Amino acid sequence: SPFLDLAKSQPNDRLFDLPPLAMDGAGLAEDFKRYFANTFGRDRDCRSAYYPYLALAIVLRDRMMERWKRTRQAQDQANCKRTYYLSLEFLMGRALGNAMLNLGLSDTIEKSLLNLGLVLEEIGDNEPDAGLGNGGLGRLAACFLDSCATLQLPVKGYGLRYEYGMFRQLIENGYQIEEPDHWMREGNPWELERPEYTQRIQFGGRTEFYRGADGRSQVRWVDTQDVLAVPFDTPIPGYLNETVNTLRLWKAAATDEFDLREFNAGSYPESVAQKNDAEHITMVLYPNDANECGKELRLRQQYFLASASIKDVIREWTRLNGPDFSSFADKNCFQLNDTHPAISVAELMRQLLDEHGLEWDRAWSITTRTMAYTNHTLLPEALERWPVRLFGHLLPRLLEVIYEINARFLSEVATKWPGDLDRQRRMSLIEEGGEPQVRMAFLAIVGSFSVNGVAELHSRLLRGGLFRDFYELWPTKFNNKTNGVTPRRWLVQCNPGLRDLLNDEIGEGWIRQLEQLERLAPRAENATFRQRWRAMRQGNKQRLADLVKEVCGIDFPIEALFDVQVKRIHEYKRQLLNVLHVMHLYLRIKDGDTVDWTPRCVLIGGKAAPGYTMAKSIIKLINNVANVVNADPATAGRLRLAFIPSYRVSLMEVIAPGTDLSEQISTAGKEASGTGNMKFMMNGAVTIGTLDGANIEIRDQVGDENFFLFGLTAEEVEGLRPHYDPGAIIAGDRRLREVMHLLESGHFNQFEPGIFDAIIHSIRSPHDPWMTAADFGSYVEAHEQAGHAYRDQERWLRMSILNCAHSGRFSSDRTISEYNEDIWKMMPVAPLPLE
Ligand code: B1H
Repeated sequence: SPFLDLAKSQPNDRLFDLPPLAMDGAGLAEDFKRYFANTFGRDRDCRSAYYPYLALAIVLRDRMMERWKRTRQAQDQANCKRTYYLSLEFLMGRALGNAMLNLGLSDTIEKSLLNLGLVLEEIGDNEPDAGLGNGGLGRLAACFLDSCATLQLPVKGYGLRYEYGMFRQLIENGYQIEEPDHWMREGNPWELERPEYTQRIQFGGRTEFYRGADGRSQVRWVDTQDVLAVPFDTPIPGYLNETVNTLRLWKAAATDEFDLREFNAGSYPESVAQKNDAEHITMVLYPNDANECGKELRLRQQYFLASASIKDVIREWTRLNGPDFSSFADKNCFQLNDTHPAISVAELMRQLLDEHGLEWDRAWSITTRTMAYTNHTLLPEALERWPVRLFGHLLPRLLEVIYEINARFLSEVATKWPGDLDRQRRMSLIEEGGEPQVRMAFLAIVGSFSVNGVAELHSRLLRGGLFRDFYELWPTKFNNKTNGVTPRRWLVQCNPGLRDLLNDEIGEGWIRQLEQLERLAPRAENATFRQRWRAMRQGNKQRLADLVKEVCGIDFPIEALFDVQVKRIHEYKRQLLNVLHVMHLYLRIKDGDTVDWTPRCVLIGGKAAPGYTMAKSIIKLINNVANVVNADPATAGRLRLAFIPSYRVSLMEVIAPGTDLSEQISTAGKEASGTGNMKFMMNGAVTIGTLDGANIEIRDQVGDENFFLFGLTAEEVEGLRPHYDPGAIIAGDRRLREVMHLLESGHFNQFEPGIFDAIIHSIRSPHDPWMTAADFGSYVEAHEQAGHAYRDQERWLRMSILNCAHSGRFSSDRTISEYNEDIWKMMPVAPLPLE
């Protein structure tokens, strides 16, 4: 019986025999009305626009349920290999539009709602973004899930169900204010709680030896404080293919054990209140993009995810295979999304050793054939290290396992390089020093069979720099997987004008095989086609202009060049360089240097980590410059600057289609890949960028005549570092000198003296790691070329078309196919279709 605890009932097949749900307009509308009226009890007096959204979400979720079950069954029956994508972040954004698209219901639903007097777009706007990620790394995980389902690969995402996602950003007096994002306040219709798969996770305590049944010495982890991990599943539909994969997010819950001492002392409420501590583990996402925080709660989160997910996989394994682990590594793969879940290496060892009685060598062989690690950054400030002391206190058994892994690993190093003690010190999983630390990246490399970077340059820099010693030891472990983005959300869904145009011109095959966009390239020479392209783009620019008007109160005339930089605020991404350029344009206007002027609207958006003072100052500077520029009558019709608050997935869906010029201006060698760059390109924006991350590959695809390149290369940046002299650069460049003079004169902070001193100092410092002054001149010149190109509208249209046409490589379907061919090696599994 499927119901384990029923005695008298004998559920039979009729219980599960359901007629298929209607997929036509009338049937969908009927269900919608029933949920609205009967399930949620709303009528024409309904005061909240949220309920039509909720009813529609349930209509769609219903239609995924049977397909979800069939996908699971097909994967079970195929007894196929599976991959688990372990990530502390899944930046899913909104689910409604994606579900409608992938189920093939968008048009039908739009029409039948209209028939009820409802506008789909407006209803969809009531869905809060699922902001369970910081930026690129979290959004990449979401794009990957879409591609895995579309390619019918048996991949399950494992993450944390944060009550509070990425904070909401308000701008007050130009400053960033953070507000908590209680995104599930009104419920989350997409998730399904599965308490029957709850796991128990251990923290604290101590270890002890005991003699096992076979006389072997075993380890027990005892006196622990346990926390329950309760899974919530979200369906991940593939594109028009009947597959529905799973994203499983864990919520922390207290056990039912009370602190008995307090309980017996009569402090019942106090004893129950203690339970809260446990539940804090999944309360909030850490908002530190590419910045390590080192907080104990973060380590708890990481272990909680690793332990619960691995237990879940092993429970399923033993259910189907019993205690035999001999083919475990052939059937399972864990892909680690950066080092955040890297403790999984030690946790899989612990579970195999202590909970399933395997011997070390067998457990290690399984682990190192099962784990694969993706690195997403070279920035030293993002490399995770945990103090040994904290580790030993919170996870004593895991620290023992790591010590043992390290001892065996270092003896391998010593065998290969006898006597090279410095190399042993460099490669040790434990960094010695005042406060010894566990190096999580090294743990991930040693425990994995595959280590990859996320763009060609990034992977090369990993091999030659950060992980060089490891590359010399295991050259074949290292590989590249250039990032990609899902064309379903980032083109079909967010850009209906372009989607229709493409479907008309080249059919619909491009949605699954984005390389087919190449067929567009010859049409760049067709004047009639260019005019259709132009009309489509004007519509998108109007949509973006309406958004900017609504949230910033600033007019963006659509004839102007829309110049956009949206991403997390970080010094290496150089939003500062962008505002310096705006100041330069402003000075030119004030100087009357405006012959052949290209009108520009500059849009900047992004969140700063709450503790990142410099990033917050940059936001303030952008807003202050915007106030001065926009208020000056001389700039009318020539220049506008806006900062858009709370940049997030749902805003990008409007921003990318309306952008002409995509700013990808990081210091070369610092942006591992970038993925916003790909979304812009796909939607027909032209890039102004450095030779960094995936920009290099974008330029290779589109050709250098369709890309505005500037700045030092990664090699030049490192070569210049020892003699970098921004003082001399500023003195030698009139444009930069005047910009610095304007900034230093306090023109942008008349009533707030000194607030930009740190920024000024950073530009002038010979130790400025981001070398902003070094690239200023070539940046301004690249912008002049872009402005010039834009004035020739036919030329710009050609460039825009070609950018879209050559963006096929940046589909995450291509990325995932490569992960599968080189790392996961799975077969696709198709579920039985419904009738
Ligand atoms: C990326 C991060 C990241 N790299 C630490 N590293 C975090 C590091 O909360 N934390 O502690 C969160 C995020 N994120 C980004 O990954 C890169 O900067 C991008 O260049 C890249 O495109 C993206 C996806 O690979």
